[in-house]
Amino acid sequence: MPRSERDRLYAAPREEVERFVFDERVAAVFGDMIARSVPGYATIVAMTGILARRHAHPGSRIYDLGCSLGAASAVMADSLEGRECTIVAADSAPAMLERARAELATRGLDERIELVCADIRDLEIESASVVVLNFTLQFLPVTERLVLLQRIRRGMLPGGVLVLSEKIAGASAEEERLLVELHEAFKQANGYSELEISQKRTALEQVLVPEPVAVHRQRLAEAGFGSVDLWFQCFNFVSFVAMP
Ligand code: GEK
Repeated sequence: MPRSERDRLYAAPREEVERFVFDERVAAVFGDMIARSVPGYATIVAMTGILARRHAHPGSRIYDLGCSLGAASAVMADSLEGRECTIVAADSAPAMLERARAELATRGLDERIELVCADIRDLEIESASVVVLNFTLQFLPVTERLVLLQRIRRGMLPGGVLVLSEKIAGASAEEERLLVELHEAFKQANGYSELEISQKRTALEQVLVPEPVAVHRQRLAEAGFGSVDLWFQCFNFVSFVAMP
C-alpha cells in the first residue's frame, strides 16, 4: 500500500462543500483514504496481479487507467514472472502522478512503469493484453463511458482481459439503501465520523456517478466484450473481468 498521511480532509465542518477534485491535498492522503473508504480495495489490487499474470502476453502492453498512486501497476509489474511487457499507468491529475512517481521509485519500479499524465479518453490503447479500470470509469460522464470501453476493446489482443472495478448503485431503492448503509457502517468502523461521511458524500455528488451492475454488464456487452463476469463484490463495490 502506498505511504500516506491520515485522511482528515472532511473532518472539520465546512461552510460550503466544494466538488471533489484530485488535487495535492487528496494525493497526500490518498492511500489512507481509499483503504478506509473502499471495502475490498486491497483484495482487488492484489487480485489484479493474479489476473495480469494469467493474461499478460510477452511483448504486449498493460494499461492502468486512472492509476492514482500506481498501486495496481506496481502489483502487476511484480506479477509478470520475467515477461517483457510495457506497463502504461495514466492519470489526468498531476498531483497524483507526482506522488505515483515517488512511490514507484521507492519500490524500484520507476523504470518498469511508464507514467503518463493524460485524460484516458485521449490515450491511445493498442496491443493490450491487460487493461485495468479500477474505480475510474465512475468519474467519467455517463454518456462517455461506452465510447471509452469500445476504444479499449478495439485496442485489446485476443486472450486479453479488462478488469473493471466500480462503486455501484443498487438495482432497487431497497438494495441501494442497504448497500449505502453497509458502506457507511464500514467507513464508521474505519474511524470516519458522520460529518466526514456526509461532507464527502456532498463533494462526490455529480462527480462520482455509480450505476447498477446490470447497466455495466449491458454496456460491456455493447462495447464488444463476449464474456463478462463479476468476480468480486463487497457492499456497493464490485469488480468485473471482461474478455473479448
Ligand atoms: C487505484 N485506480 O488505486 N483520465 C485520467 N484519469 C482520470 C480521469 C480521466 N478522465 N478521471 C479520473 N481520473 C486507482 C484508484 S481513483 C478512485 C483510482 C477513487 C483519475 C483521478 O485523477 C484519480 O486518480 C483516479 O482516476 C480515480 O487502484 O478515488 O475513488
